[in-house]
Parts: sequence; structure tokens; C-alpha cells
Amino acid sequence: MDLKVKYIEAKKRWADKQKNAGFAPLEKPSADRLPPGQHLTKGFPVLDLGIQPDIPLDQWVLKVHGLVSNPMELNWDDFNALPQVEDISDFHCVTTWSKYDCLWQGVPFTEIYERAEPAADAKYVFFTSYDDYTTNLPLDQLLDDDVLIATRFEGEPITREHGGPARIIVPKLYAWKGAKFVREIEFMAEDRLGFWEIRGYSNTADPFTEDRFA
Ligand SMILES: Nc1nc2c(c(=O)[nH]1)N[C@H]1C(S)=C(S)[C@@H](COP(=O)(O)O)O[C@H]1N2
Ligand SMILES: [Mo]
Repeated sequence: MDLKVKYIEAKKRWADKQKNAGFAPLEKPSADRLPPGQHLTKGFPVLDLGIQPDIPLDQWVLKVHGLVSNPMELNWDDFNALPQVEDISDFHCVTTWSKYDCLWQGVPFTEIYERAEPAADAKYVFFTSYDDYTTNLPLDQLLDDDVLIATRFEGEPITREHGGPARIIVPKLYAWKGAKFVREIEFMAEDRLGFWEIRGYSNTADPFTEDRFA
């Protein structure tokens, strides 16, 4: 069997096993900086489906569509002309590693939201990446002041293995909710599950209640 298929199948079965073993989220979120069941890492592991697409910047496009008044196809220059921020946040992967104080630079999600003008019934967002990875979030959670479409990490362009040219950062949730190599942002009225959400991972994904599996 293809190793990638085997890896994905194994992760899905792990999620089923843990759920069947009675693994349930905590009722009260932990107040500790390190979420329950996580350990700190100093390095920066790479986690993806094994495909790290090579997207020349002159071919890169971010498509914003769905329930919006202003659908957009931003090229690299258009995107980088949007207002930029720097933000430091912690990063939590469901495979139990966390990394503190990651310095990201990019465009706040709110800038995309304002320009796209989502309809009143747009309540969910679906991300699709250049490796065909997908993930979904409630719009509500993307409008926090730590959510950005990052193009730089620690002052340098985000490397290909870490999701460059651009990746979504949603620090309050497990990192699978943040699409590396992002290609499309779709606004929707109804929720639609993404890659890991279909395969047994939690749709809410809160590290502080250890909300790993659906
Ligand atoms: N496009 C894409 N984005 C992705 C993934 C992926 O496989 N493809 N994996 C997710 C998971 S499970 C994690 S933990 C983080 C890992 O980011 P890193 O490789 O920079 O550590 O990316 C998330 N975003
Ligand atoms: Mo992850």
C-alpha cells in the first residue's frame, strides 16, 4: 500500500480507537499555557500529507469565493499589498507537540473578510490547499485577533515544508485547522468537514479541553 495512504488510514484508526476507549474532551478548559497531553518542542516538526507543492510566486493565487459580494483572485503582489501584521503565538499539533512563541507575519483574516464582504448567512469557512488538503472552521473563530494568513516565520519567508508561500494560522485550535500552502477560502452557510475532520478528528479542535477526536 502507498505509504501516504497507509499513514492516513492509520491516523484515522487511531482516532477511532481513542474515541472507543472513552477519550472525551475536558468539561473545563485547562488554564495552563501548555494544553493537557502536550509536550514542548524547541524544534519545528513538519506535519503534512507528504506532498509539499512547489508553487512559483508568479503562479500563486489565493481565491476567495462562496457567499461573498466580492469574490477575489489575489496574485502574490495583490496579496502582499494588503495590510500586514506581526504576531507571536503558540502552536499545538494534535500529535502532542507544542511550540511556544512563533513569530508570524502576514495578512490578518479580518482584512480578507472586509474585502470579500461575506453575506449575512455566511457562517463557515472552508480552506483548500495546493496539496488538496482541506479544513473547515466557523467564521466566528477566524475573526479573532490572532488569526492570519502568514507568509513569513521568524522574519523569513515561510519555507515550503512549513507551508509556504502562505499558510493559515489559528493559534487557539489544534494546528490541523490551519491550512499550509493555502489556495482557496470559501465562505459557506453550512459547515462542511475537511480532510482530518472526515477521518475522526474533532471538528471543534480545542487543545485546552483536549478535544482531539470527534
Ligand atoms: N495543506 C496542508 N496543511 C496542513 C497539513 C497538511 O497536511 N496539508 N497538516 C496540518 C497539521 S496536522 C499540522 S500539525 C500543521 C503542521 O505544520 P508544520 O508542518 O509547519 O509543523 O499543518 C497543518 N496544515
Ligand atoms: Mo497536526
